[in-house]
Amino acid sequence: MALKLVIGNKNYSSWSMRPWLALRANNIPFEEIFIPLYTGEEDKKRILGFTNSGKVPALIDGDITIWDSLAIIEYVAERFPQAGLWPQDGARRAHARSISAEMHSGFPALRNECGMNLHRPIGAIALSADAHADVARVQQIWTECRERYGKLGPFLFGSFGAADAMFAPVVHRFRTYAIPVLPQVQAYMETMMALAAFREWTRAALAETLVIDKFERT
Ligand SMILES: N[C@@H](CCC(=O)N[C@@H](CS)C(=O)NCC(=O)O)C(=O)O
Repeated sequence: MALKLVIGNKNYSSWSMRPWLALRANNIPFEEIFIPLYTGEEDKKRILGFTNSGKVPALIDGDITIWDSLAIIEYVAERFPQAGLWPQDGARRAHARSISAEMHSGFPALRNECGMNLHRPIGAIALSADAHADVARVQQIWTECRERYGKLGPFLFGSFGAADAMFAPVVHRFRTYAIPVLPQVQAYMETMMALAAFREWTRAALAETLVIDKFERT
C-alpha cells in the first residue's frame, strides 16, 4: 500500500516541505494529500481525519500514522534504510541528529519574522537581535558541517540527508529575505537550490494561487 503524505500549502508550509523532500529526493513513492491551511473548519476537520494533532505534515503507512516532521523523517529513515537519510558513522549521525533537533525546536525569531513564502518578492526587512542571532547560529551549523564533511559531498554530511531536509526551508528564508550570508553558506544554499526535489517543490509552490493573509505581512 502506497505511503500517503498529508501536506499543506507548498508556498507556506515549511514543516510539510521537510518530509516531502526526504521522500522525493530519494525517489520513495508516496501519494500526496494536499489540504489547504487556515481556510476554516472544513479543511481543519480533514486534517483531524488523518491526525489528532490537527497539523500537517502527517504520514500514513497502512494502519500506522506518524505526525510531526522530524518523527516522519525518522520513520522514513528506518523504513527505507537504503536512502541513507542519517550518516552511517555513529559520531556523524549524532551530529546530524543534534542539528536536526536544534532546527526542529529552535530558531523561533527567524521563523516568526521570516516566514516561508515563496511568492514574496525578494527583499530585506529589519530583523530583531534574536533573529540575527538565529541567522548567525544557522550559518555556524552549516559552516561547521561543510568544514568537517565537505570532502564527502556537497550537502551537510556529504549526500542529501535528513539534516538537509530539516534545514531546506531556511534556504528559502535566507534567499527571500535577502539575508547576507558567508560564501560557504551561499555555496551550500546553491547546492540545495539545484536539487531536483527542491526545485520541484519550489515550482509547485509558485504555481499555487491560494493566499494566507496572516503570512503576507512581512
Ligand atoms: N512541530 C510540527 C509543526 C507542524 C505545524 O505547525 N504545521 C502547520 C503548518 S506548517 C499546521 O499544520 N498548521 C495548521 C493549523 O495549526 O491549523 C512539525 O514539525 O510537523
